[in-house]
Amino acid sequence: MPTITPITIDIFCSVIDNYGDIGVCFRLAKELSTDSAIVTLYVDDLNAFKAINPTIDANYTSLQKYNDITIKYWDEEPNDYEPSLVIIEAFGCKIGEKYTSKFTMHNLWINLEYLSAETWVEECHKLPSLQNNCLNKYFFFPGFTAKTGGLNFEKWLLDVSYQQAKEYVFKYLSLDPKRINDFIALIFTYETTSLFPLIEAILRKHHNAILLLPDSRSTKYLLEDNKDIVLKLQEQYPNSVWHKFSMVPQDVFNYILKASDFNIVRGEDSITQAIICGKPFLWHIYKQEENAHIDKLLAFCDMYLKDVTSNENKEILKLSLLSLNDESYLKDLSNNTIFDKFMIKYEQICMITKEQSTTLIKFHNLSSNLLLFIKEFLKQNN
Ligand code: TRH
Repeated sequence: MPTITPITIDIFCSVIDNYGDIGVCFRLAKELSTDSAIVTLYVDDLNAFKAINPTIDANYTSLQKYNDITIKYWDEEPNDYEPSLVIIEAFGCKIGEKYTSKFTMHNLWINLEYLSAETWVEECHKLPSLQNNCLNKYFFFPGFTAKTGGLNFEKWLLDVSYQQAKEYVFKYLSLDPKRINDFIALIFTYETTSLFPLIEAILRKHHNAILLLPDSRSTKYLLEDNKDIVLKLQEQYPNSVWHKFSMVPQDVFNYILKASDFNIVRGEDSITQAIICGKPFLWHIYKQEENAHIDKLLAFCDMYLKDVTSNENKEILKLSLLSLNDESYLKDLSNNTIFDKFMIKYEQICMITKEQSTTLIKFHNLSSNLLLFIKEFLKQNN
């Protein structure tokens, strides 16, 4: 029997801010490793990594292991770098000549891009770009269609049921098991006044709702910066639970997303998981200069809602997304009850999000699509 040489992959991750950069890279590393690749993850901020993976020793800059993944602190000055077969620069991070000078035409060099539903992504996906060292670097785009790299999710989560996830989360967060059937909303966003009408709409429909609040910017915004408004809401809805908790490991966070009836989340990594979990969600998108994030959000709405037959539901979903991301929408009287409309249509929205998740899973995940691309490259170049 011929022996199959495993594919070796280096992933380079530069943490710009928050946890999304490392969140995406860590998730991809885990899934590639599950799919039998041998992965080394280079990270330039071990503190950010530790927040989502507590097994990391942030002070230890030599090699560490997480299951089969090798983790290295990404030092600007490599002494003994030997590239793996595939090198992935996440989100256009530049690894520098001292690394790239070691590459040959047998290496596959990839720039993993940000997630976007914009239509040009399909055209640019897998395109080569000739670099100064005369080697090609290939663009690889995660995305929402068969002509992109798919979404970055872990297959194991598909086998966890909503009920299993709920039981796990109730135990993990020490929630009252008697309340397991109460409506659960996860709130992990950036700061915005739109959160208040949104939370009110949830509580108006579900007086007993459990709000899960991970230690994060939105939780500080709610429970510290605006504690008076929150106190009033708590008095008005005394059976609601506002459960603050310290950040949990990424795998546990997956369970929380799966167990929630409504995921109100922010960056690329959390929204991807929320979409795959198939329950209603809202996306508080990461702000970019010149409102580029709103174009991205509109492109997402066009793609995500294109097959929704009810114009009313389409409009409610789109306006809710826009209103969470731009408070000025709520000043318009015709929009100021938009989150109530969302909650009224919740069951129908559930059917839409479930259907979309089933469709998107069929395009396979980022790891599987990357491995196919790597195998095509190997056939042609080695
Ligand atoms: O942290 P973010 O706001 O990241 C953002 C975006 O990714 C944005 O696109 C990027 O440009 C910017 O960072 C630099 O949100 P995101 O993407 O949802 O990442 C959060 C990660 O943190 C995700 O992997 C889940 C993880 N997480 C945990 O593991 N445990 C927790 O308790 C929480 C709250 C999050």
